Amino acid sequence: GPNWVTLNTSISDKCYHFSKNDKNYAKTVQYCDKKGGTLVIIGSEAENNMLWLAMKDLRGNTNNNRWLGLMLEHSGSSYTLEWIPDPTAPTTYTNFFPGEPNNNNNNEECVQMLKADGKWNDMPCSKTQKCICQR
Ligand code: GN1
Ligand code: CA
Repeated sequence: GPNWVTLNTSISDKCYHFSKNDKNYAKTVQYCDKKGGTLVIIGSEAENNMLWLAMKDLRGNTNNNRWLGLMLEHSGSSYTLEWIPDPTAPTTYTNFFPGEPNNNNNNEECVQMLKADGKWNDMPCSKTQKCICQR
């Protein structure tokens, strides 16, 4: 549909959708599913940069922090990562902001991309914000 875009196909052939409404993480998962996709999986710095530049350039939209398809399981000071649309997807590439993920208030298991610089931050899954879907 018209809401899905390909970006630089030399980086990825996937189509992406940048949502317009703020939703918590569970509702966001349902939203991407209903659109025929999933939350986005980011596999490389090139893909991350492409998405960050795209979300800054959206016409008629202010720039926003956006949910990614990445969740954390914290265990003390360590954590494991999972791309929830595909738990077999590699989690070798990450782009967390320095000091993140910090599991603030012991309650941050969902990951957002920051509008300011494309870096990632763990956030409470109950927070509402926009997202990036893929298909
Ligand atoms: C935010 O606003 P503060 O400091 O409580 C953010 C955290 C970040 C932190 C970085 C709910 O927490 O995920 O790690 O900024 N949490 C929320 O300074 O916004
Ligand atoms: Ca955090």
